[in-house]
Amino acid sequence: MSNANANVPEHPMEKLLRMERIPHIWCPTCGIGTALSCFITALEKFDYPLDKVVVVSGIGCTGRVAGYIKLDSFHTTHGRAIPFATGLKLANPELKVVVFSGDGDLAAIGGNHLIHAARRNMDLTVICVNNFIYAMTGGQTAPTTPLTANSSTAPYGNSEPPFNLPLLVGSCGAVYVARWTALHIRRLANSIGEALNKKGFSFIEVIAPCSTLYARRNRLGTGLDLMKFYHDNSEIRHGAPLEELDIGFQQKIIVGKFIDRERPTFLENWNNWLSQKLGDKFVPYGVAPQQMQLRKAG
Ligand SMILES: Cc1ncc(C[n+]2csc(CCOP(=O)(O)OP(=O)(O)O)c2C)c(N)n1
Repeated sequence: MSNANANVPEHPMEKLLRMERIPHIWCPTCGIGTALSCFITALEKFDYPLDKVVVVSGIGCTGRVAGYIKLDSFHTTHGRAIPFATGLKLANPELKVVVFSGDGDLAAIGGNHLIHAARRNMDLTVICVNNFIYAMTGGQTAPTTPLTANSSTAPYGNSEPPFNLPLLVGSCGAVYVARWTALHIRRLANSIGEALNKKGFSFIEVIAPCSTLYARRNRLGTGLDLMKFYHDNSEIRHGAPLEELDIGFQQKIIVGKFIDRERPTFLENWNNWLSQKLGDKFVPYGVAPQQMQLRKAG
C-alpha cells in the first residue's frame, strides 16, 4: 500500500513492507528490524520472481517478520516454521522458501526440525535471529543464552552450555552457514543473497540486541551499547572451524561465512534414488525434465 499522505516521503523499503501494519511491535534498538531490512536489501537484488518467494516464521519477536514482509508469508505455531516450510517446498518445489525466526523458536522447541532439515538438505534458507533469550515471553533462558548470563529463569546466571548454532547445523549437513551481527549490515545482506542463491539448506545466524530484556537483565546498557560491543568484539574469520564458534558471555564473537559447499538436495536424492530403483516407471517430481537428463548423464 503506498503512503496516502503526500507529505510523508515513501519509505525506501515500502515495496516489500506491509505499511498498513506499521508501526511494528519491536522495541527501540531491537536488532530484528535491521535483520529484516538486510533481507529486503538482498531480495531487491535477488533475480527470482518475488511472487515465488515465501517467508515462514514461528512464534516470538522475530516470528513477527512474516507479518511485516509484503510477500506470501506464514506465521506458524511455535517451533514449527521448518516443517511448515518443508511442506510448502515439497508441495510446490518452484518456490524459494525462507524461514525467518528466533533462536528459541528454531533451536529449542524447533530444534528437532532444524537438525533434520539440515541432514536432509531440504532446499530452504533459514535466517535465525539470535538475541540470546526468549524475548517475546519475558526473557527466559534459551538454548543460546551464554554461560553465566542472567535471564528471568536464571537469576543467578545460566549454568547450561549453549548451542553453537553454526556447528549444530554444519555438522548435520547444511550447505551454507554464516554468522553476522546486526552491525554488519552490508555483509549480512550479501550473505543472505548468497544463501538465497544456494540450492539446499542454507543457514544464517544474526546476532542481534535485545535491549529490553537481555541487556537490561545483564546490565549491558542500551541496544546501542550492544552494537558498540559488536563493533569492538566481533572478528571476521571466514572458514573458521565450526568448533571454534562458541559464544561466551561478553566474549569475542567470530563472524563470517563458515561453510559453502554442494550436496544433493532432499528432492534430488529422492528422484535419483527412485529413478534407479523404478527406472522408467518413475516420474521425477519437482525437477524440470532437462535437468533430470543432465543429472543422469553426469
Ligand atoms: C507451544 C508453545 N510453547 C510456548 C510458547 C510461548 N512462546 C512464545 S514465543 C516463545 C519464545 C520465543 O523465543 P525466540 O524464538 O528466541 O524469539 P524472540 O522472541 O527472542 O525473537 C515462547 C516460549 C508458545 N507460543 N507455544
